[in-house]
Amino acid sequence: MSSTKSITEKEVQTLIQGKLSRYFGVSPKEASIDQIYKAVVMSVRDILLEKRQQFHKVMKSKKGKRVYYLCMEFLLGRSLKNNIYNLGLGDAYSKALKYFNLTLEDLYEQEPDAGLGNGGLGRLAACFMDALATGNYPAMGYSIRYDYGLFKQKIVDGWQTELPDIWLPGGEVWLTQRSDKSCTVKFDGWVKEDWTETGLKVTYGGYKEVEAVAYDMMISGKDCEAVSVLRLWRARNISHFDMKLFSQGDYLRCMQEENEAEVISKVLYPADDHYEGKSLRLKQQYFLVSASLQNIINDHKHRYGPLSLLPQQAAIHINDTHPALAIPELMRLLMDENGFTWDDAWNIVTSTFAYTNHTVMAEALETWQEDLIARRLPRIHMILKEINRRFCNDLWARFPGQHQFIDSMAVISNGQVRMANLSVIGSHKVNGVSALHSEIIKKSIFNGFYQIWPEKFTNVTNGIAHRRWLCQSNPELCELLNDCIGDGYVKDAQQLSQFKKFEDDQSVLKRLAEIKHTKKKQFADYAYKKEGVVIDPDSVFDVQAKRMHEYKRQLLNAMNIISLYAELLDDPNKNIQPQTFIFGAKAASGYLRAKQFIKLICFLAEDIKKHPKIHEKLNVVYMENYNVTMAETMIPATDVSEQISLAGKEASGTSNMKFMMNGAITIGTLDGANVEMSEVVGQDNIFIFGLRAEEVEEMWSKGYNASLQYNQNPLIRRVIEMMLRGFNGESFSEITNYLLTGAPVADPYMCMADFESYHTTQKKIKDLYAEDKMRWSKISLNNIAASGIFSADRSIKEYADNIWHLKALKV
Ligand code: 26Q
Repeated sequence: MSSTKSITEKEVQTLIQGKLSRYFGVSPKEASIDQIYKAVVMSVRDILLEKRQQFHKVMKSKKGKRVYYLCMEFLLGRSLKNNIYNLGLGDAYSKALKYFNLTLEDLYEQEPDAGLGNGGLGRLAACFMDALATGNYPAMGYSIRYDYGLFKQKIVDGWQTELPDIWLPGGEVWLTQRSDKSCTVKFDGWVKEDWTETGLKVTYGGYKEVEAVAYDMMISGKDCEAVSVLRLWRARNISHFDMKLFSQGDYLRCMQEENEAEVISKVLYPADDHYEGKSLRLKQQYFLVSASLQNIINDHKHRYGPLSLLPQQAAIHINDTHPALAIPELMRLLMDENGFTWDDAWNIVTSTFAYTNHTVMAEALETWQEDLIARRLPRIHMILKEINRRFCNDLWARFPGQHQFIDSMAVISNGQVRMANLSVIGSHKVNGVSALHSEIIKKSIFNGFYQIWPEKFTNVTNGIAHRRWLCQSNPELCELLNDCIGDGYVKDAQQLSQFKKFEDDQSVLKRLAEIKHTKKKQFADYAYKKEGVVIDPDSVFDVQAKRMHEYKRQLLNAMNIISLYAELLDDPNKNIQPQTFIFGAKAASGYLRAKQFIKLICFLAEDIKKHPKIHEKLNVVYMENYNVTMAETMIPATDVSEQISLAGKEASGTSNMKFMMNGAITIGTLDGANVEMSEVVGQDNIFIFGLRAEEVEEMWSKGYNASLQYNQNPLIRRVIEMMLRGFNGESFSEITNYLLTGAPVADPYMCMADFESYHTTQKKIKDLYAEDKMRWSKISLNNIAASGIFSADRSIKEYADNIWHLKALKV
């Protein structure tokens, strides 16, 4: 394909004008900014569609293997800037827009975030689409076109409330409806089995049908041939006109439709912390996998013919257990609709699927009530029972008498269907998302499976789309990088390591500090405009931005702030480094404990403001409605990155990588990918504190005694006392109870056990900032230089080489 870079300003202008007149019937002079935004998006979409078609032709002729990435969430954020950057069209569009008296920035601001995800898992899927395209891998993502993405967070008197996220009016313009790809998904009904001379015949009847309508979104890579496609399914009622009613003249009754199907794609479930067995969620999951697999199978048949070739031509990835029903669904499609025997079908299934695990926390592991599955998905239920029966039989033969061991690996036990076990059994590879996490899953939840199939387990450490998180969100830093090491890192992030050569170059370090200051000013302006909060860009920016969760320990951060507050209350003239603690986090809507933590932080912030002298040195800011777009201005402005989860709980973390790449210095536990970060950057360039995963385990097994921590540490006592006395007129006794006497255990995420270590390390990092700016910048530079390994390009290459056996398509 000819490079899109050759598209000129004039061509762009004509494209936009054409869209304005065709779709809105207005001239450039009459057009509103919203219309111009949409016309611009349509023009970019055309360029992408054209590019995709070219790539498609090559794929078809080369018959290359493809990867299909199934995920209930894709947290895309905005797309316009990403596509224009990746296509190299910034100049042409900027110039063309002058004619409309607008800048690209004006238009970027028009776009709503596509918030079709909760947090890390959904954002990872989005980063992977970018890396897949850039690596020239033939890839397709599948998800649901939710009418409402993750809720909008509004904080009223410290309490989080949720508002619907209405993204389609500004976001739909990216989607291309593919009526030719529609299919139907069946729920409920009954199944009958009959033995005939050709074998078992299964009849499925009495079902309700839902139409799945495809919407495609193109995602460009950087300077490459490929375009990734994200196919989103929307549920639509199937209207069966009752012609009898019509002919009887009952026109209105004939037009009435049952509306229940469309609720399936209405809203994203906002929980990422615990699993809830809701019938609608089950329907969403099956809707996604059934539509996607029908689509994959149809395309495969159309292109290659026999389904026996599926494993050679397709790698299907299940991202966490949420799409795990893909396993019995592919069995169903192969057997019931394509005449395969069980054994042949099972071979195809297990050589096609791979599965990524993203959590070891028991409460997040998905299990479904067997009777719910039996009712909603009767044929799938049968297949699940058969998968389980055969698997348990094999285990009985290998491990006679070992009831407990076998039961721990069963798919169905005690009336529950365990999706993680199903995913392991139905996949040829299972991976964790950081080195530590991949070790932990082998020792804990999947230990039995690891004993029988050690070769199945592997690791792929997460990565981030560094072109979005560095190049687009921090052009100032990229200018410095370009001056020092050239721009090779844009396509090959490992080249960032060359930046290390400049660690003692005073002028580079000075420029680095200036850039950070610029980004801090930009964020302070943004925060002022958005929320009216005043932030001093000369204070150190200490940021914790991620979902609000007990295990991520925003509470530990708050406890340290309270202890600083105490120090300043005792001596308001104390000379300390001025600090701004910034939080951004949504809590799952039903997660009351997390909502209490938000309230604590907000009330603490208000309380501090009552002491102007203290407030000058200690500022706490809770940013409302943290999302991808906010992250893009917040992360480059950060000095200190908080990665303080209880060791063993955070599977990887990905914001840790984004902060690092933007030169923030991490204060963190040895958890998730922090472990690898500390290895690549070196102990001197990261502030590690707290218990290690094995120490946490040991402490638990001996019985963790929270009140001992309290009794032994006067600082903790002071913090607890202050919470009890309250902030801004409100006591936080529920939280002090949680820490001291909570049921079933007090302080379940060991904030108190790690407090002392965190507090001293906090002091160290802030002293360094106050006392030695040059050393600070040097450490910052070292973090940037070591961060290249955390590019999603590297992760995707590992998936392609080791799991999917997928080759990049070279043109
Ligand atoms: C499950 C059932 C019903 C409703 C919702 C869910 C659900 C939805 C989302 C459960 C979990 C999630 C999201 C999990 C998640 O984001 N995990 C994070 O994944 C990142 C990418 O691998 C890691 O970096 C984080 O450590 C991990 O917490």
